[in-house]
Amino acid sequence: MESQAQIYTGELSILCVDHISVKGVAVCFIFNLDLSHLLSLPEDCFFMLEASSALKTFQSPGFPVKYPPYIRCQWHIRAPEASAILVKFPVFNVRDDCSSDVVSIYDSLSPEKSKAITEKCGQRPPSNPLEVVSSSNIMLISLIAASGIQKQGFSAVYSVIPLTTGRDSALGTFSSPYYPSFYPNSVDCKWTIQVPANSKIRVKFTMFRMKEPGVDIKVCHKDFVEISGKKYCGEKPVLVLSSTTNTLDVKFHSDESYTDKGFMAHYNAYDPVNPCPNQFACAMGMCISKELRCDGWNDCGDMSDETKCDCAKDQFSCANGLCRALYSLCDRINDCGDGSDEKNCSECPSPTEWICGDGMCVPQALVCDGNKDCKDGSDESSCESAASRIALVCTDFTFKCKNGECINKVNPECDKNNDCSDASDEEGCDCGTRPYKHNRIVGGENADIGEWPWQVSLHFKTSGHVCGASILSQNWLLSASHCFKTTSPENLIASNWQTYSGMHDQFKQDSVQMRKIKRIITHENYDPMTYDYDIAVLELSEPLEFTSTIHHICLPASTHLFPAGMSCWVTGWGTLREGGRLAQILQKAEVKIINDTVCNIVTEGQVTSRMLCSGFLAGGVDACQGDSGGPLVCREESGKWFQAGIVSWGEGCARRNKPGVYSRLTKLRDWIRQQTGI
Ligand code: 4AZ
Repeated sequence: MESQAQIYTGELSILCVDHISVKGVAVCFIFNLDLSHLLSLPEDCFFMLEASSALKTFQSPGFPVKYPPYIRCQWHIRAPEASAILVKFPVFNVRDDCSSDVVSIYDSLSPEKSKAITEKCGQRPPSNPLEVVSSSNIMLISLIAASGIQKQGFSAVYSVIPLTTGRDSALGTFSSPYYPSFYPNSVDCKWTIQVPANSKIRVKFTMFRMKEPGVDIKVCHKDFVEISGKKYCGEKPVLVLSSTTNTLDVKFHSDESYTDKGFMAHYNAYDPVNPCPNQFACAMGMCISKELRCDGWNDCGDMSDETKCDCAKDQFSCANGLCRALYSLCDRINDCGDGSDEKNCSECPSPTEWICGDGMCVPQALVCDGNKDCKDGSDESSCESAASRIALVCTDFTFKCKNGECINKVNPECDKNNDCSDASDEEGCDCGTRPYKHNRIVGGENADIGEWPWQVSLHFKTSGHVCGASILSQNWLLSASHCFKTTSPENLIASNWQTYSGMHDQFKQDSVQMRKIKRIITHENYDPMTYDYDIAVLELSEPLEFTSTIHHICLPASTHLFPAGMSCWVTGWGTLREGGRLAQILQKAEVKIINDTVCNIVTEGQVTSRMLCSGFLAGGVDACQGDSGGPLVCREESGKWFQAGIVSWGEGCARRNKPGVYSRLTKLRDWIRQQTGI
């Protein structure tokens, strides 16, 4: 924790100025918001509202059922001079395609782009409501629904707030004005932090969002935070900056259009002679555990923990300064990230030979000749026919379409491109999406509501939560065999289980759908000694209804690639530490896919091809007891989430060199199809 490094807290002075002046006298008409007539008359609608210190509300027409198709509505809000308007949207559910359905909010009474505060569509969870502030005493909110697809709409609460004078936060923190509401347009703030001589200042942003269309985040010509002459904008999951002296000026600027959530920052003083007592000091100023230094992962975010490492005897020194295990050399996986571990790998006796994925050598002339000469088909895996991505030969590396064609492309399924001529690679792709919009939360491992809508909690008789599962469809869940095939035959009786979908807090059941299990199917080859084939599918007694917090995950094709080093997420209510107590709130942890050779070595050969390792060799992050059966999911570039594994076993939890072991879904994909038809 950062608190270890906190030696002194500094003094903070703030200056925050709105440089917009408002002219004109507000003439306000207040309409009685009886919207029932609009349901029968879906025409353009227009309202004039007067904001005061009392909280008042308005809603989109038809709320809370749905707005009429093809509508355009405007709400003009005025407030007394020298005040600003705060509008919160406790419910916000507009079709998730801003090009057709959009709520636009302006710092003026006409819809001018140059005065836009923000434009939003989609659905927001109650934990991340939209909140906007005007920079003066007028605001325009417009709803355009041009798709004809009706959604619930929004409810809004508005009131007057004093024009900002900056935010005087608790000692050690400061934020953009009105945080966590969107900051207003046209503000300039300056914070001067001073700490005792000989100390320096570290500022850590736990939230940083200043995204604006058409902005190059290297230039930040619109809204930005400026520290030591450098401007920062966009979205930053981790931002830690340090001063060069004992004073630091932090400036914040928002221009006249588009705003965002802004930032929350924590600052503290540190001793430059020993900036991170008992920890490693990253170049960016962050402190991390010493064990993470030279462990092969970029923990600092700026690679400073992975450079200048003395590679051990059993390690290879990559061209980019990383150390990698010697056994990852020439294994056809780019472990270094710069390819240097896979260069000069002519392991075949003759340079006229080609090395197959499994290490066999075949003559170069056989590569792309239309025949599978390597056992794994790798000699034919990167050959394109002249006109398309359709492969000449189907191999372990090519995706098979329904019509039998094979596609030479990594993970073509559900990537929003029709790769198969019958488009079967884009079928059944309504999976792996999260209806709610989420802000990235830095630190903290509690999941957000609706963040993992495919996660299920399995309760056994009166024991409460026992295992996790994931939603494959309205009728089928996926879990681990070892949750059901235990020493007790009771665990295999479907009626002893209750499933909870849409759950966040084990003690709350709002928006949760409870379903009994009709049938438990465990894998016929499941081995309770080795945990091989640790997979089960559960048929529900009644179908689930998909909602904002209940949705199915995408299953990967058997050829789907989850490369070593990829960041994925494991979720569950398992114990918070080895031997500890179960979590009440759903937990999430980011883990990395581990190279199979490394996985095999650290597990002393206990993994089979139906297993994969994920976690950190340094330890510290892992699944644990009670997470079993739950999903390991990875986000593909298309934005879709695919399940890579099922939490299965591990030696203890989060121990060094003992990563979590998961059932490998690509190897069990066909079995799932056979059992469920999915
Ligand atoms: C378990 O007992 C368990 N560290 C699940 C995952 C892991 C260890 C144990 C992985 O359910």
